Amino acid sequence: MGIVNVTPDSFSDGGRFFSAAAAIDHAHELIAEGADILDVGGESTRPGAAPVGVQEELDRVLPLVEALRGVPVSIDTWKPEVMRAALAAGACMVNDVNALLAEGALDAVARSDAAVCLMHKQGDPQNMQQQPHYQDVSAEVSGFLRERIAAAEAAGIARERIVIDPGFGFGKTLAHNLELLRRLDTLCELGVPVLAGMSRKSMLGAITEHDVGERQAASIAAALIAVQRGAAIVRVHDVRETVDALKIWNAVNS
Ligand code: 7PM
Repeated sequence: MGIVNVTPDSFSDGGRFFSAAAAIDHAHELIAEGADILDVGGESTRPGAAPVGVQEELDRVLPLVEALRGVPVSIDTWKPEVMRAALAAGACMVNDVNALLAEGALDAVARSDAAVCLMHKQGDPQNMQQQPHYQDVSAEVSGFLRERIAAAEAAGIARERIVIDPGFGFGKTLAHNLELLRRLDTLCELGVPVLAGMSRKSMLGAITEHDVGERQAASIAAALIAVQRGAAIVRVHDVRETVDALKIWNAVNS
C-alpha cells in the first residue's frame, strides 16, 4: 500500500503533493514501482495534526480519486461523508483510523462492496501521544479489533472485506509499538489480514536517531519484520525499495 498524502502538513513529505497534479503524478509513480493499492489521505492524522473539515477534505481527495479510476485506491478517512463520496468516485477500500466508530461510518461502508481497514488508536491526534497507557497493549489492541470486526459483521460487512491494523504511532509509546510488532502474530489469529504502517514514523526515529527524511532503511526493515510476523499489507512511502525487500523474503519462502 503506497501512501499519497494530499495534505499541506504531511509529516513525511511536507505537503509536496498538495496539488492534485503533483499527487496524481506521484500516485502513478507508486503504481509503476509496484504498489498494489494507493492510500489517499486528505487529513493528516499524525500527532498534533490540525483537524480538517468535510468540504476541505473532499476538495483535496476527490480530484485525485477520480483521476485514479482504474487504479486500486483506498481512502484514508474517518468521516462517513468522505467515505461515501470517495467510494462513489471509484475508491475500492476505506482505511479508517477510527475503525468505523463515527456515526454513519459503518453504514457508509456496509452500503458499498468496498474493503475496509479497521485500525486501533488510543485518543485523537491532538492528545494521543501525551500519556499512552495500557495494561497489556497487545491484548487490549487485539480485544478492540475483535470487537470492531464483530461490529462490522453485524452491520453487514462480510469478513472477507475486513482488514485490521494495530495503529503504530496512534497512542503508543515506543515500548508499546515494539511490543505490538513483536506480537503481531497474535493479531493474525483474529482470522483477517493484518495491515502494518510504520513507514518513516517517530518510533523508527527514536531507535535510529534519524530525522523523518532519513528513515528509509528503518522503514524497509520494519515492513519486512511485519511481513515476517504475518502482516499481509504494509503501508509505505518507499514502494520500490519495499517491493524489492519483500521479493527477497518471498523468494526465501517460496
Ligand atoms: C503518526 C505518524 C501517526 C504518521 C500517523 C501517521 C496509518 C494510517 C496513517 C497506519 C493505517 C502518516 C501516518 N498511519 N492508516 N494512516 N495504518 N491503516 O503517514 O499506521 O502520516 S497517517
